[in-house]
Amino acid sequence: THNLDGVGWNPFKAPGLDGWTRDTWAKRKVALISGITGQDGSYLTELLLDKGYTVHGIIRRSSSFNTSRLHHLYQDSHQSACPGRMILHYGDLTDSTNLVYIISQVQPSEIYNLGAQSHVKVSFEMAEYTGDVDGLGTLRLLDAIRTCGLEKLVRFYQASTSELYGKVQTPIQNEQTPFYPRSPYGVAKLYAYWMVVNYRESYGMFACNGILFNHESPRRGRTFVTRKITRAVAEISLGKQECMYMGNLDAKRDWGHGTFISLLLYTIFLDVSVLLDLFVLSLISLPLILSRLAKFLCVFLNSLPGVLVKLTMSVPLARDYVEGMWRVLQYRDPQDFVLASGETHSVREFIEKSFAIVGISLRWLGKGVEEIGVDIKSGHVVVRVDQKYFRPAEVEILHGDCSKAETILGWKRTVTFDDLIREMVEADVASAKYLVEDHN
Ligand code: NDP
Ligand code: GDR
Repeated sequence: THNLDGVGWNPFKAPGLDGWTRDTWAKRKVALISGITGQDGSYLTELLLDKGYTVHGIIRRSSSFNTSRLHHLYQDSHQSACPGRMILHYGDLTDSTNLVYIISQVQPSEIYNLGAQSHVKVSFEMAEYTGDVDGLGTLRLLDAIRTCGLEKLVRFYQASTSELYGKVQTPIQNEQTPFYPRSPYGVAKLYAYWMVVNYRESYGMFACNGILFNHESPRRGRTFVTRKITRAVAEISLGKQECMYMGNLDAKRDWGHGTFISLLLYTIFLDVSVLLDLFVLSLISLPLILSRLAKFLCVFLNSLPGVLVKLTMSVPLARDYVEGMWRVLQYRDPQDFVLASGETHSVREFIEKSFAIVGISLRWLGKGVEEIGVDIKSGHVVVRVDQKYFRPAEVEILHGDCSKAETILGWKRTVTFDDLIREMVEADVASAKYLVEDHN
């Protein structure tokens, strides 16, 4: 029985929470992701499902389909005998009541706040909305955790960003570098960053900032520069588009990518561990080894199409960074970490390398907004600059130093800049070809 006048009584707190510690609570493996429909949300969901989590995601109501990145993970409870471990809830970071309700229902052990109006250029046009979602939205989630009495149990990840550094103060940026955001997006994320630090210090919450530098993949939104380039290159190479129109070609970014290599190593490791297992068994009994061998062959043959699809369809791209997010929350105490590739490249370089993959070499002519990129072989202009894609204030260069994450979390990105570009161009060429054939 509760004393309604009692100090400290929390009507939203689920009964029976008192016996739990943060470590026992973590073993339940229940994750809640805001922004689950985005690039990172979809990769994180795959990763957590693989690790045995039940994954709850917050999706926005939309008049058009916004769950395409999750399609392959969705299991319709009417069609499937076993209930899916990915569960979607309608919600929005602007709606506090809804966030409290979802958290009280889900009782998550980990929350990943990836939801955001994440486009820097758009944030200049929708500054107030961006502040509401990216800044106050983070505060609403943190407060919802407290409202539900989970502040001593939940682990909270905040998608902070290299945009916090903005007008950079040092050639290479790490956790100690001062912030100087250059857009309403960056300023909103700065507010969120400090709220996370403040709630960690004020209420002892396990709340962490992952300061992630740009990371890309074929699932990247189509208006971000890398995907805009790789899609245009694909269309131009197939004769479906003549020219791409770009903004600041000299901006430099620290672009990271996924874990193709580690998936390969993981697969090899599995095979080696099965062979070792068989060797040990062979020392004990022949019938046992024969039955194990038969079972291994069945499992291997059954899983082969899946493994091949995974390897050739590049399913695990951008997982480097979501693996990093997960590692941030598994560390023994809450801290902030930079995740970056440690390299910096210009937009111009990204364009040149993307064209090179489809066999087009570029020559640059002119200067400033008059600059053009010409296909050396055909003489066609394939790149033009358009003032409309410039930002009122630009982040000229970003170059991350993730040595803290490397040392403490053992995290490192694995895929090179060139492999990232190849992967994205090839995926866009394949899908552009598919659409051509479809129309025919
Ligand atoms: P995306 O733009 O691909 O995804 C953003 C997600 O947020 C989508 O699921 C979107 O839903 C959701 N969202 C937008 N507004 C709201 C709202 N009002 N309430 C709830 N959800 C909302 O971003 P990324 O996956 O690339 O990035 C994930 C997070 O990491 C973002 O917070 C971004 O700012 C941050 N970040 C990203 C980096 C990168 O290089 N990708 C680097 C550093 C930080 P819907 O699908 O309905 O639009
Ligand atoms: P960014 O990514 O602003 O770094 O934010 P974006 O790909 O939009 O821009 C990168 C750089 O390219 C220049 N640029 C163009 N950008 C776009 N979108 N379109 C163009 O035509 C174009 N031409 C040149 C930009 O001026 C900029 O300098 C991303 C987002 O994912 C954020 O959410 C995240 O926090 C940061 O990365 C880290």
